[in-house]
Amino acid sequence: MSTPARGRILLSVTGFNPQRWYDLLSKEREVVLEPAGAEDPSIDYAVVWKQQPGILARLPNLKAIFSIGAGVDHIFADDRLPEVPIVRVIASNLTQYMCEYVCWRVLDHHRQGMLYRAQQAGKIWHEPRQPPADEVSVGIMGFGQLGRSAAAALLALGFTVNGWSRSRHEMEGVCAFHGEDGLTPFLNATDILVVLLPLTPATEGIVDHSVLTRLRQDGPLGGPCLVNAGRGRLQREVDILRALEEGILKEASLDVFEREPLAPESPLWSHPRVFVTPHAAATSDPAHLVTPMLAQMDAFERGEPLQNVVDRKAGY
Ligand code: NDP
Ligand code: OXD
Repeated sequence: MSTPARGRILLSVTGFNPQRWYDLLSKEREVVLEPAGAEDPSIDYAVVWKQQPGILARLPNLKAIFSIGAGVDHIFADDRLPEVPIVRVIASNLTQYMCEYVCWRVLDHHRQGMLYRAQQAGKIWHEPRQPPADEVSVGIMGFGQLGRSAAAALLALGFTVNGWSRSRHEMEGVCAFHGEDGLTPFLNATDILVVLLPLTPATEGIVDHSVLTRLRQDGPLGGPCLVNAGRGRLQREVDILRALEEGILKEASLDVFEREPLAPESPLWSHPRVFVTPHAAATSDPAHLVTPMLAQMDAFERGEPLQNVVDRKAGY
């Protein structure tokens, strides 16, 4: 009896060179690199990052879409998506990168890195009061795979940790809030706001002046700080700049921006209390992500259900 042919993959990527993904996926399956593959009936799977709008709807036998990232807003930006499952990345390697980024930025705000870098530039020998970590409350907005892992790492460092999500979650040692009603008490109890939300119609622009105003203003750091590693369009950059000028916000670490790459003329680049990274908090590394992706395709072809499937209605 002959073995059934293994489904072919369309690889559609915008914004970076997909060669490493192509090489690793091709070790086990036939891969077609977009723009080739349009309307190809032999393609079963699409592996995508910001695919060309409409391209997936034209594949007549597409069975599933695999996101190259944990976030899937880049897929939903296409308003002609076919009704097939969308699988997102949940991987220990990516989670580890995000935990490192969150701990790095939280510790830098907590240990007054921006002040010390300014003092070093001015050759100033001055030791300000350093509050202990347990006096500082880190609020994680988006208490999912990445948010909960970051919470565990921050608890291990001794911080007080709060979480905010859409539905109710319990986690030992964390004060958990959820929904609209939980937002103000969550913000009021937060000194360092870490944003790890997905971008959906419900979350777009959520980090605005009103949210920043509700952060704890009399905390031990002398003002609240913001860390956004979720998505740029969660934040209103004019509101962040205004809050910094008004003293409502002390400092910000931003990995993501309303428009990427961040425009050279953006005042965020040179603001003395803003730390910019180029959407680099947790890069999707094909060396770690291709093997589980291919394993999912194999399992699917054996009749097993796909894992980490996105809830299309919720948008994440
Ligand atoms: P998850 O889906 O596991 O978690 C998302 C969390 O956000 C959940 O707790 C969810 O609530 C909550 N949430 C969603 N919508 C709302 C809402 N309207 N109100 C309140 N809470 C809400 O995602 P991950 O943790 O895996 O990833 C989070 C995001 O991080 C990704 O979507 C992506 O945008 C970003 N990311 C950024 C990277 C970078 O390099 N900068 C790298 C990887 C990811 P509930 O638990 O109730 O569902
Ligand atoms: C992701 C990202 O969503 O890298 O994984 O932004």
